[in-house]
Amino acid sequence: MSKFPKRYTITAALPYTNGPVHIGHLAGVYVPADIYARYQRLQERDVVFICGSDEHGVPITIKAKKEGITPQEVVDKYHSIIKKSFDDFGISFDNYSRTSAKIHHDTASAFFKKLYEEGKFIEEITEQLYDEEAQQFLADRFVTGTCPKCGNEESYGDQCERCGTSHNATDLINPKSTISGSKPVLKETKHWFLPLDQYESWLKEWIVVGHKNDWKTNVLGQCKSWIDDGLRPRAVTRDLDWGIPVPVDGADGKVLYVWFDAPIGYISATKEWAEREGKDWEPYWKDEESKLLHFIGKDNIVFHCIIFPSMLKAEGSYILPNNVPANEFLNLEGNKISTSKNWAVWLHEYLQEFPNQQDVLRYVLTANAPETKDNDFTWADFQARNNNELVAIFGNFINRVTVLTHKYYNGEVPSSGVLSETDERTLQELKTYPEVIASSLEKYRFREAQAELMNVARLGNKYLADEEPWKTIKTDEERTGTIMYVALQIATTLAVLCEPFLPFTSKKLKGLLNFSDLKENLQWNTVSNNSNLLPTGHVCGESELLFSKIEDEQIQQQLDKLEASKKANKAMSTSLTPQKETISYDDFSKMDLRVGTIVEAEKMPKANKLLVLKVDTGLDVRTIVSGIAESFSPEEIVGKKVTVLVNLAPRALRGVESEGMILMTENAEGKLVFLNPDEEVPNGNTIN
Ligand code: B3M
Ligand code: ZN
Repeated sequence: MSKFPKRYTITAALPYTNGPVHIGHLAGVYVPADIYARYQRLQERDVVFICGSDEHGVPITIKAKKEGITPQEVVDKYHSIIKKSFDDFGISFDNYSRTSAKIHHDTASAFFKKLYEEGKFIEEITEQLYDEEAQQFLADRFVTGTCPKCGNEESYGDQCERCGTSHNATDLINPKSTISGSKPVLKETKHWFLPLDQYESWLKEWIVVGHKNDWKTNVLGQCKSWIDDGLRPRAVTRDLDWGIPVPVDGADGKVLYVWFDAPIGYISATKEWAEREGKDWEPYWKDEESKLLHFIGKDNIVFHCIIFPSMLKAEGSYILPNNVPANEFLNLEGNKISTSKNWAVWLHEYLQEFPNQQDVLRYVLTANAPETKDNDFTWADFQARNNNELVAIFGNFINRVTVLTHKYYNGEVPSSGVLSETDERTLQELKTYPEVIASSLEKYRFREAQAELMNVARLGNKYLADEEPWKTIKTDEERTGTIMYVALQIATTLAVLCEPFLPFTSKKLKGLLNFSDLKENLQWNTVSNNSNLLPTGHVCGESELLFSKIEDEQIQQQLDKLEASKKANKAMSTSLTPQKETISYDDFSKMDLRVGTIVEAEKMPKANKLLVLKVDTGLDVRTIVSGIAESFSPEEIVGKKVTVLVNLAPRALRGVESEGMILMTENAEGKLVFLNPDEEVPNGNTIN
């Protein structure tokens, strides 16, 4: 096999479409993946760079419930926000698909069916957590509890975000339903399990032995700890109504587990791309000479290194990932990035607030990339790196070269006289950088690679400062021509080498140097093999600044935004619920509130929070189901005066028709309290 693979299949983790993308996602996954894909393309290799929206799973249904819309409306909204923001940020996917697409449903269903028919699953009726009030099985994010491995009390049903462990919901200690808050019961249900334990020795051989030298230590560490803990069968189906229906008999009301279907999304997105481009997708996923790479965050390691490879192994016709260079987490101003607390820098907002400054964020996120440990993003560092590195080093060098070329030669590349020793040495050093940067990139060391890129700009600045063309122009025309010729070769090399990291800057710089008039399209290797890149007589384009200073006011605005988030979170965390949005009098007048009396009360069978009440509303005596069983016994509330909303649409609660609502509040200790008149008032009197 040649030194380099025939093909590169590069995937980036499919973002959940329950919210926009933030800088943590970019630093962890998408910027490094894009740098790598762009670099391999510049090496003229056969690359397909794949991603798409992860549109199934419980987070979507939770978001839909919260926003009072359907899951499809949630994914449609965020799929377009995410896709557009990636496009605008220069993440150069060859295809950005989505897992609600038919091609994915077909691909994932066929994948499951093949494993099912070949008997690769264990089919088992087991007891799963069930919420009797919500009448729903509890999987994944529908249940939280204490992680059996690290004690995190907020672990999800399928994964603990603190220690990364992935487990079954029944492993949780003190589980609690995130739907009703109630303690789940165990209820039998049939599911299909991937017997990971059967792949344990193979995984140990493939990862711990096979990849001990080329996978990152943080990835190897997690894989080893899971394998050492002993792998167990994992359910790959769920009792949910949102997802890909399980394509076998006896699976009504069941869907594929989102982490079973989502990684197959890489395959379906490749198929979709190949159909569009008139290519064959199979070699990218089935030819041993293709290099499959998954760019992910550390919370996805188990799924990409243990579960998905076991699925691929079980299916039998696919290649396995060559590497999974997972990054650690990025924090923001010293705190964990949090979607729910709005403690984030959202990509779509950044693009609006810092127009045409995509590369500044790319640069800063790469310079601070959490490649081996969690790292921190601060707005002060963002401003400093822009002003002191991009403007003062990279931009300054290019500005001097282009301004002087226009000033002395009307933008034309001057002829070079005899090269001095310094010139030779500088050009020699210049030609080492493509290899230096390439070797870092081939090892997924993006911070290091970008630092070397900046050394090219430093080399240019030092050369001009030492050779001082602005002085020699007065005495030695020929020498000045040579200096400017050498400086322009450095600028040209920079234009090519910076493209993976700073694609927008590269495009602008190629315009300043008028690449479009060059006879050949300069690739990575062209700049490493020759230093006569911009020939004498070539006319450069108009000069313009590549970067602009970022002022304190801009940074203060961002810090104020975060301060506002902090305040909002504080307000939320205190008991006072913020006032709801203003309504009209008409809205209010639609409600019919009456004084009533509870005349009967009994517990709802098998529902520990509900009481069934008979309420005399003055209009009639009606049944109302009320979630007050944990605050009151039936006996103690018979005869109580209450406030009743009588014209609320009736609804069935655990099979009992409830016609109205009893209005309650809470006392300081959080105990429920009735609202009733402080004088004797007949039932049926209206409340206005
Ligand atoms: N949707 C990202 C996450 O866990 C998850 C990646 C799927 S890649 C197949 O936030
Ligand atoms: Zn844990």
